[in-house]
Amino acid sequence: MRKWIVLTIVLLFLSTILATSLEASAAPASYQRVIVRVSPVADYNLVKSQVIGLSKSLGGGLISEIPEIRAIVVSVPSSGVSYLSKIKGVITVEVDKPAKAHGEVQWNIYMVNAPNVWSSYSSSYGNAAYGYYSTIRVAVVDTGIDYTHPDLYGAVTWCVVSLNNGATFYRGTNLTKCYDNNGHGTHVAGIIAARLNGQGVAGVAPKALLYAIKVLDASGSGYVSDIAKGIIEATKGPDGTPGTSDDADVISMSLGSSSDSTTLHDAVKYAYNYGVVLVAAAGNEGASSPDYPAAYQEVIAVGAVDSNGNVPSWSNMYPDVVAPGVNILSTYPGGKYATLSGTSMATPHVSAIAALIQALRLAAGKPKLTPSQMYYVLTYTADDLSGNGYDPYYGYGLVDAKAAVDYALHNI
Ligand SMILES: [Ca+2]
Ligand SMILES: [Ca+2]
Repeated sequence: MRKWIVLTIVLLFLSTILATSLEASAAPASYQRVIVRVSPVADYNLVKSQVIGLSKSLGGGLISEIPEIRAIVVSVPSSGVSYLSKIKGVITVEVDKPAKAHGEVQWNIYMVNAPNVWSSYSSSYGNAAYGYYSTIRVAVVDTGIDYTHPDLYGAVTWCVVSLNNGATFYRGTNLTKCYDNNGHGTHVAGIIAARLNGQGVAGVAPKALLYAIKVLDASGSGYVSDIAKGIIEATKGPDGTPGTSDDADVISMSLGSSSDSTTLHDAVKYAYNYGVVLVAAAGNEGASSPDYPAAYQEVIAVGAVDSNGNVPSWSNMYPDVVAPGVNILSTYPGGKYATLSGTSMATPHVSAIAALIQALRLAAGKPKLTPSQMYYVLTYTADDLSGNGYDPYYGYGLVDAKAAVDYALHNI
């Protein structure tokens, strides 16, 4: 049987795998910023003058202070920390960590306007504003997920493996079965749900929960039958029964082929008819139409744009919407991070917005949107970058999480 090749094969030519830690941008080695905390029973101004004096004598000095909490920020050589801590009235000397969280929320997450959802709705709806709701799950149909990655800690709750025409099959909570030995699935998962934890990167829905549906092998390819099986298992969820609360709510498919398949289409219809929102990559061949399954009318087809809002020449035409897909930093197996490009990276942005919408709808006491309502909301609220309405390159435009959530909560 013909194998379908995951889009990562193309992506590897487009991508630079940095596999680097984000902590590379550290403070200068010789001097460091430290926060000196002053005892509540000490004379703050006296201690402050001693702290500044000592810092200056060591070649450093005052950077700032927060008198309300009796904190003084100074620069000193590393060796100066122990001297500062010996000043009478100083209770702790804490290294003022270089802003590792700076850049945790990458440009692509801002480009789809996700942080505006978090800040606007967390006071009313709590974690639903970040994509968490007890029954909401996003199924990542891909190469598996490195569920041990610190930025995906706790995100994956269930796993399915369907490989080699079903010869390798597993469904359950032994997540090691769905370990990602390719990297593609972990990268996709991070774009959806990397944690907002002050390290690494953050996803569009940084508290969303995921099902790892491994249907592509280490080389990034899989059979049609396995992809179809994965879609159906995700739809049924852990209880094995479709139409119950543990079903996947969104199925994210960063995979595709230029060939149609009635088997794949029937699996897509099965999920759609149980209310699952299906999102797939338009493909990276520069073709005049999306790949399958993105091309099916039940599926939201996602094309790529770069950080300037331009559509790269390889992003297949006639997507429904576009999302960032060029030089996207996300999680990679082994606790690493990588920069990849492709409609594979654009797709999970849209899947995660769908999860934000469904979680917030439930938190607001409303039913989930149907797949056709979701299609309407995402396309209607998209930012028409071309200015000409629907067009073959941008579809309806760049997805806008805040506009979509606003519309889904207030107009439906
Ligand atoms: Ca993070
Ligand atoms: Ca179920």
